[in-house]
Amino acid sequence: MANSQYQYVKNFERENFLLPETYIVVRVDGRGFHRFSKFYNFEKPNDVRALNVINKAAEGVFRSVQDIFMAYGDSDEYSFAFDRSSNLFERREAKLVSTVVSTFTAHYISAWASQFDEPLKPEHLPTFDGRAVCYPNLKVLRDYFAWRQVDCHINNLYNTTFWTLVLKGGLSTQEAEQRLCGTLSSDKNEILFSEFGINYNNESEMFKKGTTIVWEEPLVGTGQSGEEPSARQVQRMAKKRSKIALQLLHVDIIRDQFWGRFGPNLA
Ligand code: DGT
Ligand code: MG
Ligand code: MG
Ligand code: MG
Ligand code: MG
Repeated sequence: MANSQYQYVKNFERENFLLPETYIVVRVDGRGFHRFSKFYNFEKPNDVRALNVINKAAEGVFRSVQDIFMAYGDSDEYSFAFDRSSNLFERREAKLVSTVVSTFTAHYISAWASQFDEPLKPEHLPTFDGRAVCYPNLKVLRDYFAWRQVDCHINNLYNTTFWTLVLKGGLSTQEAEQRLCGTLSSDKNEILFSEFGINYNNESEMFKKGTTIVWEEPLVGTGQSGEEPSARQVQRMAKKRSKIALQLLHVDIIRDQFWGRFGPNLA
């Protein structure tokens, strides 16, 4: 940047450098997707097309933003966890969050037509908010993802029962809401089973557990150098990554098994 009499305005800029040696998680969430999903007639309670679109958007982020080792998403949200040692953008919060959000949004829009016949309308475009949080150790990181997966489960059981009562049981949305007020998980399972012959366990794993994305094989040599990679390095890395497959899993990420296989390398 050339020096000039205006250079001093740079001093007004502030950076938040995220704590070193912590797990950075960036979560994106659709803005006003209650309305957005109504406008594009998403199927209730789960629209496979819409989930395919966010999954593709997350894959896009995974492939073009370095140092991400896992992602988890459901509904209109996705969380991306970075290697603990990542020094991407010198861990500058604004750079990290804005890059993830805009990359996610770009891929969401790009993937839309592969799933929906109705094109996106300029007055109803998908937009996302984002935030970054640092988790100091693996236990808290695991609890973070457990929190999101439990949220997915609770919402999905509620929504599945709610929309079954409305669409199959003929209740109004208000009546269904009243019916479910104060019910426990076991009550919802019982309503589905005894009144509609639906065994919740047999529902789609993607709906019940959300989607977890991991690399087929871990990448070495990223995020360790302490410097922002050069354009050439980024290009080389992108090429390397384009050859490595991503796995989309619909599994329990609360228990140990997942972390034993796919958790970060703690060495
Ligand atoms: P926000 O995040 O504060 O801007 O507001 P919303 O409206 O995005 O609320 P949020 O993120 O808490 O909830 C996600 C909304 O998206 C919720 O109203 C249900 C809707 N949604 C997400 N996925 C599906 C789907 O597959 N089918 C249907 N029908 N709705 C969905
Ligand atoms: Mg620039
Ligand atoms: Mg929200
Ligand atoms: Mg939202
Ligand atoms: Mg949401």
